[in-house]
Amino acid sequence: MSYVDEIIDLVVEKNPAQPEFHQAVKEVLESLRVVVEAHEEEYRRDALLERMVNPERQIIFRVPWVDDKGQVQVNTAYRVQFNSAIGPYKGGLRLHPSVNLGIIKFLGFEQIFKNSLTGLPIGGGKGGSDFDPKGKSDREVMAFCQSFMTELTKYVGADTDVPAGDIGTGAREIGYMYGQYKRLTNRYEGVLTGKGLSYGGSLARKEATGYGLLYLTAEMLKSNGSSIEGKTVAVSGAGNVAIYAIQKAQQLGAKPVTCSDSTGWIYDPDGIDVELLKEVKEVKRARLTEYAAARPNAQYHEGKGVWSVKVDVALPCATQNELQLEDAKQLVANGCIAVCEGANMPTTLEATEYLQNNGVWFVPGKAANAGGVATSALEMSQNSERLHWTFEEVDGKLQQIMVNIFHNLDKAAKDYGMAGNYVAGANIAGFLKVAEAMTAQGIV
Ligand code: NDP
Ligand code: 2IT
Repeated sequence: MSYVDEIIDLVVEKNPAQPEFHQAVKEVLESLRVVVEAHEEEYRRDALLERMVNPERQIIFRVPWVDDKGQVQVNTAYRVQFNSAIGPYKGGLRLHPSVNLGIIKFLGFEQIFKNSLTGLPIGGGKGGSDFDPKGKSDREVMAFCQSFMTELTKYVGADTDVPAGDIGTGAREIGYMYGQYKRLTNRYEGVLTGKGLSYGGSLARKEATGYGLLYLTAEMLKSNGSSIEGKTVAVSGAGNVAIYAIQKAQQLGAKPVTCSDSTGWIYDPDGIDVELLKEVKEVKRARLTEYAAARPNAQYHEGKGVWSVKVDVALPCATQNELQLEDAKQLVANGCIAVCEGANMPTTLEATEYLQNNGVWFVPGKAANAGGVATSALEMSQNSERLHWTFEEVDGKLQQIMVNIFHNLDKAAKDYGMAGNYVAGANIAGFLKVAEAMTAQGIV
């Protein structure tokens, strides 16, 4: 049996009931076959793949907090410090009721290769909790965040592990966590990114994932003789990534016509009104029905459906496995030419294969959404030198990073005889740097 197949079997056997983690490992390892075969003896001897699929450290802890009625609530929290070969652990914190160890491991595993692709010195990690910030008062969110950080403080630090936002963790949550870290350690340091601008945050970090997604999508289309300008775009989600993807798509001359949340979706044939969307989601924290109520031409539908709209480009920006085989078929039938992932692993393996086999340019999240963590690394640099850069400076670096990521993965795919397979290109380019660093550092 090949080394890759042995490791896939091992991961499935040793990590029962973690289907998302299995999926992420399969996607990466399947496309590394040629690379692994070329180094098989050395990698086997060093158990390189066994080490790569095993987190360096996994922390699981309880988070007790008191709700507004005086009732004690208990959540479970995780921090998976997956790989520190190329830098301190770096990755977001997800707060969503669906969070479990398998979800955090899939996200942490993806983060290793994503962070490598940025070209910046950051290792891979991820964390979170099954706490649901939705419907909680600010005081309840603060109580949770303080209790969560009281424990997490023992394991993180500006040169050790630097968490950030993800689903359910935005500026408010990062602020409460930062305050508690500072209070406990008596240190004012860049232990978290995505901070507010008044206390060490970076300009353009809020916009970075969505903007970066569009910079990469535009470069990919250009390099294939097409253009983002004039394209109709379907976006899913209505959170941090989706909002700034919609905004940048408009700035680049495209027309995003959809967005969604966990209850329903919007089709706005006039193009999404991004200021209204920001008001509904960032300020009021309300449902998309409020968006529809303020836009006479917009339609609101319950449930799923953004992939049924006829568009040129699809940008899934909500959550894992939200774009399935039936959706991929619908997109292809409607003439969609490109799918670029703003979310982490939003496309199932079957849907990815169908899109690729039907001539759709497909860029995986670990490349397409890397602008967020890349700009987090720029926030770390600014914190270390105790300076602030202008919006234009950060945004300019972000653009360059996204353009470089695309060309690196495009080249890796070509070098290994898989031209146009951006999944393979991203995995190979991300993997090679980490593998080299792990080998150089010996058996640790
Ligand atoms: P937010 O919490 O800001 O927004 C998430 C959006 O997706 C919301 O509209 C939410 O709807 C929807 N959503 C979340 N979970 C589900 C679900 N199970 N079913 C349907 N809809 C859902 O998160 P972000 O925008 O930050 O993150 C979106 C994706 O992008 C995630 O996959 C994240 O890992 C990834 N990502 C984020 C980065 C960042 O910098 N923030 C960087 C790179 C990737 P509702 O509000 O109703 O729950
Ligand atoms: O998935 C991701 O890359 C993020 N949620 C951002 C991580 C970060 O450290 O900025």
